[in-house]
Amino acid sequence: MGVLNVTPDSFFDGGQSFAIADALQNAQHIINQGADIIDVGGESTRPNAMSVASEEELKRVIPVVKALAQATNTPISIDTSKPKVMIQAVKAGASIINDVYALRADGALEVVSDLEVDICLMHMQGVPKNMQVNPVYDDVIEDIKRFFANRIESCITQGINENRLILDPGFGFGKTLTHNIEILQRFNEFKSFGLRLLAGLSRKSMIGEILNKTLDKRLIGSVIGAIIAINHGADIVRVHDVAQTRDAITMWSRIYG
Ligand code: PT1
Repeated sequence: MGVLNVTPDSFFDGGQSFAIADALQNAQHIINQGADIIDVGGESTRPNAMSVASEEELKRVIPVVKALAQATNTPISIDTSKPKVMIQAVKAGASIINDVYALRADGALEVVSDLEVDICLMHMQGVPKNMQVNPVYDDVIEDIKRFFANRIESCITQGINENRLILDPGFGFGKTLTHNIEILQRFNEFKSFGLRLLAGLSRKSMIGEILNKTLDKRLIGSVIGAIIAINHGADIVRVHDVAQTRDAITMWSRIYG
């Protein structure tokens, strides 16, 4: 899964049509590098990020999803927690909803039960504004598994077929480095649900902390992290460096796949 950010920095001078052309070009690059899924996001969920209003997020992502759906057959995932954005994005051609709030927003479960798309349920402790302020768990794996069990049950109650669900323990979302490492070490324990697993650790601060390196120097750490996740049962990896990750996966598959 290649990351396509549609945030304001891609909205300079040229205005809307320039921003769409720019996003399409970036998406084409991601596809050419070998991505199987394009993840379109209009709201940052990094630590300390500010939330974005529905109207603004719709303005950012819907034209891009529409244009992308017309230009390519590569499945489009929409990285959003807002029911309004989910509906419009699926109408525009998205086939996966990637929700870092795991459908806990008001109305999200109801909206998704009417849509025939896959859904990624991610675990997060707290909210992006404060999630890195002293995260605490009894047992990080057991706590996340309990969260997954509850969310799966809510989905089933709402009439969502379990096979549509993808689980993601949410690296960096309300977790210390020690928590993130334990999640990666014990990643295959989430296999117990019998659902697909997604791992997103590309360029995150857990890699920065281990290597003591800034964002632009986390490529090798990110690729290694993706491969460890895959080796421990991840079915999908969400990454920025598609070409390099693709090569690593091709190597891994030839040996273990
Ligand atoms: C993720 C993810 C995501 N991550 C899914 N969607 C982000 N399903 C956005 C840091 O510690 O892991 N899974 N959508 C990006 N969020 C972060 C969080 C970025 C933490 C950076 C950090 O540096």
